[in-house]
Amino acid sequence: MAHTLSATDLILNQDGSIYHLNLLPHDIASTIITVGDPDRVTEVSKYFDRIELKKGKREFITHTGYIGKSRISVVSTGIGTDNIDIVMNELDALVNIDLDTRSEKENVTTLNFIRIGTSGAIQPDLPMGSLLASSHGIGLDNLMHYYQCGDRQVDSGLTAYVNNYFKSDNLIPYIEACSSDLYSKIAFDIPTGITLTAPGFYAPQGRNTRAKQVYNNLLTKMLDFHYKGQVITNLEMETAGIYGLANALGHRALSINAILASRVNFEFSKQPNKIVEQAIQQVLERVVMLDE
Ligand code: R1P
Repeated sequence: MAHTLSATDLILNQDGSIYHLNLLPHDIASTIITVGDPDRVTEVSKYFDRIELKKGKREFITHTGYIGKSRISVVSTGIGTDNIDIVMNELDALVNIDLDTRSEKENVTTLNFIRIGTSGAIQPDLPMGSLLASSHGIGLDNLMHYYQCGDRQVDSGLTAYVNNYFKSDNLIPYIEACSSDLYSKIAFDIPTGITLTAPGFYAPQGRNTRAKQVYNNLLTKMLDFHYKGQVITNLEMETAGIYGLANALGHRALSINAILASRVNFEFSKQPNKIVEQAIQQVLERVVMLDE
């Protein structure tokens, strides 16, 4: 990365806020909860003892506030890793770039990213209503093909297995890991698995529509993935990109998804809001412990 960023690399709004997120550096906490759905921001911040800031632009809504002494931001990402590219880079710029000089700060600030998302299970023994923490994200989107990997390396055997696994389908995956530090503090007793991040909701996750598909056995292919007891547990659209960019930028990230559907049992929850609510409560209880 260049040490000084041009006006088109780092675009600022007239009030000095960063282009898409519409935020100033002091608007965000160092612990950031990301959610896909902009309406979920309120569902998280309603648990704050005090909300000090509400800002937004497009699908990127931010609330910052306190639970006890813990300052927390919740930011909606919208859907997909193309949005993750914007959210992660702009949040990083807010803490690690001097927006006046457009140059990198000498001391890097490390942020904690915790995703509270929704997802569909592909393992039959992962029930709807449960939480799933992602040890790894396998990206079948192409975001991380544009960035060099950071310091957090994935086991080389697993990486080789993943790289080879989708070759016959001409799909090029990447694999990234969660922050072990955040995992041990937040997800230590939550069921854990490998999350596959897809570049779309329908055919890229093996769903049928009227459009004719290229891969007619994508779900089976994902179910057949086995590496030393590790399997692909669930599908969604952000985790691999969050892990990849957190790693590339030197931040910590952990993704926890509420399981709303069982793809192999052909079921979708009748109480999705209740499941998400429970997920938010459980994750927030743990997140405040980061400051203890
Ligand atoms: C698809 O409906 C969206 O829901 C899931 C997917 O990853 C995708 O973003 O997550 P969120 O509920 O966090 O948006």
